[in-house]
Amino acid sequence: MIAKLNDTERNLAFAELPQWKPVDGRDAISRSFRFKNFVEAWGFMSSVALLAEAQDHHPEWFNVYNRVDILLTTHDCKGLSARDVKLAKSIDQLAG
Ligand code: H2B
Repeated sequence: MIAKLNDTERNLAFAELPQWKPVDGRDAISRSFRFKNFVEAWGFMSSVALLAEAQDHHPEWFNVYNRVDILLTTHDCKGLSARDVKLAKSIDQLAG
């Protein structure tokens, strides 16, 4: 069973992921992305989908036109875990 991050791990995670913000009312992080148009947003989502499958860790997300909002949390431990940090870092690398 995956564990929630402890305080030290959280501080490190937020330092390493400056573009991800804590979510109000949930133990989760989120980041919003903008693209030139819908096709670019969808292409990004396809790449994230492949990452998610490879890591067996899946985002909660929302798309409208060129905007993609991603929320990461771990359902198995009902909070933030190392899996969220790993996926967030991979997504950051994709997004540049
Ligand atoms: N994604 C997320 N975000 N949280 C999980 O707890 C989770 C997941 N669990 N993807 C995985 C799949 C689990 O259900 C499978 C069986 O490994």
